[in-house]
Amino acid sequence: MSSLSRRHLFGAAAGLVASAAAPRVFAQAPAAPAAAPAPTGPFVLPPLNYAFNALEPHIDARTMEIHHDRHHAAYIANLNTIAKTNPQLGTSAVTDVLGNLNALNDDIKFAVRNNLGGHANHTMFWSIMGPDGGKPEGEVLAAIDRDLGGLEKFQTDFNAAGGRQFGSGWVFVTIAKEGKLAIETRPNQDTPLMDGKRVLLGNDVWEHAYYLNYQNRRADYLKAWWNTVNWKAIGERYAAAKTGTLGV
Ligand code: MN3
Repeated sequence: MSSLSRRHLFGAAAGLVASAAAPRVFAQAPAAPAAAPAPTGPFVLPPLNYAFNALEPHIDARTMEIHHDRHHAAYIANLNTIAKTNPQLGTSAVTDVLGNLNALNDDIKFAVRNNLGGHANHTMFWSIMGPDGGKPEGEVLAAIDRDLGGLEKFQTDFNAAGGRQFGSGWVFVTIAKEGKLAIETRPNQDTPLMDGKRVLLGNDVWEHAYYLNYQNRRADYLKAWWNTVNWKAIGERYAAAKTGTLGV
């Protein structure tokens, strides 16, 4: 496939990171994430801690590679471009910037909202998935029972909320300081961090997260996604939230 038709196929994201990646052939699923490209600014694409194919059959390797190496990488590239003329962006805590978007100049506010929101959301997303993710236990399970009606009801309600999100967006579980959980959705790359909240977990319901394998069947993706969730990582996020140290 020519690079021109590849660009056409993968749309705007590929165009935005044209400088970041060498041409890549998708005929064979790669076994492991590629090495991260050399940083060109303060923002760096966080590596996946598992292989692209580690979440199969629930999320296929090609979707993971495009999602991580192209979509998330595009947000990183855009942030580094913005940081060239707004260096404070690269030295501020992501949670602080997203929690105070109105403090930004109008010329960058919208781009920061989308790209830093996307960076935060995807950093969270990769970190709460993985192979052999176990089951919810301890304080997290107790909080799910207490606040969300138990695991089965929680997953049903979470999937329903993700299904109702019109167009692109996310479905989250937010966690308040005292540990109380709530299901919330946001459009585009918005995040509860913009409201000063913290995110325990979240699922990406943009079509790019599932379309190659599930096409329009978002409900099937939402249901299968639970097989990829790393409950140990979520337990660690819960504990960090309660001590006020949870970041993105
Ligand atoms: Mn995404």
